[in-house]
Amino acid sequence: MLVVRSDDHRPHHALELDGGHLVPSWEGPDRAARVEAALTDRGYRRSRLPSPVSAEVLASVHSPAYLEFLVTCWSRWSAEPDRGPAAMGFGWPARGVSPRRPDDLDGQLGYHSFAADCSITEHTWVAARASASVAATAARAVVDGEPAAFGLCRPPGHHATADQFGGYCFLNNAAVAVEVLRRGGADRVGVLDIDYHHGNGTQAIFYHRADVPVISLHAEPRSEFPWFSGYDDELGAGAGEGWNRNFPLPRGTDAGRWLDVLEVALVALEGAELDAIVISTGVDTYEGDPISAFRLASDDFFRVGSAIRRLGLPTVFVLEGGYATEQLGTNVVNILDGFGDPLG
Ligand code: Q9C
Ligand code: ZN
Repeated sequence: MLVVRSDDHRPHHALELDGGHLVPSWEGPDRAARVEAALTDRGYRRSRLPSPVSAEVLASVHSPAYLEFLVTCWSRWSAEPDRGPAAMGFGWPARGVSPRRPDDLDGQLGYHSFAADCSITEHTWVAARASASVAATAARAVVDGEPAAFGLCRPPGHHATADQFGGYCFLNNAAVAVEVLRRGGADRVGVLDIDYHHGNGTQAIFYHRADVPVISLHAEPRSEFPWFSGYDDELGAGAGEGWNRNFPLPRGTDAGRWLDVLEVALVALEGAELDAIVISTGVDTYEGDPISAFRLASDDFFRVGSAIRRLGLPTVFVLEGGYATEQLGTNVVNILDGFGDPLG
């Protein structure tokens, strides 16, 4: 399988507010290094660097104001005296208001984020843009005839909405891949999100659209991040009504149950007459994940890949979460190996 990767993520290691401590994020550069090492070990020899994602594709996923904010945030932040090591919000729009975008940087940090587990530092924009470029290039390769491609995206993307960062995500890489596939001629592109956390950003971006069915398996939001999105009665709206499906599962869910629910999700996708699919490939469902509570073992990820393969669709995998760093590469590559690839 073709792999798309970049080194431009490396200097990006944001700080996160975790249990009242401002600490280096669980989402660090070592994650991508582990996946690269596992890909090399396991014989994945075809890899390429990304071409820059086009402004048109980025603008089809994110608002102009948000993109401008991401590009300029760090220089604005660091130009002010007494600023700390990470730009992050501390005030968010309250219930019952219709939020306006303030002019003030702290206000904009609140407006353009939904969680303080995530911050912007000097290298965030370059890394986020490279990650979106990786997704776009993987999708482009599939448009050009690769049966499948893996975008080794870092930072991840599925929590990022059209105009908010959070959950370690800044640009929605899965949505970028969808848009590249659609521009390349795939009329109906599905998203299957198997990360432990609900992909609130991807859901929100496609919530009103019938041409991009989104299905997600994740920890039930009543007990897990992102808490306010991912319930099973969120079914899409307007033209998109019926094209969003959530499968929330309790903490402690084991592989048997999780794989049964994956089958239900795959049946729904089979009925959606898709031309291509994007897999939001989080492996924080792993039993050893330090911030998650599902119980898939490393070997179970082979079955995840082979189940997805049965859809028989052109497939773009984009990396999302997974924080058991030592096993991260094994778990991701087990999915890719389970999927297999006729072109090697
Ligand atoms: N105390 C992804 O997997 N923050 N994002 C957890 C831990 C939320 C995860 C804080 C986790 C976001 C892409
Ligand atoms: Zn996750």
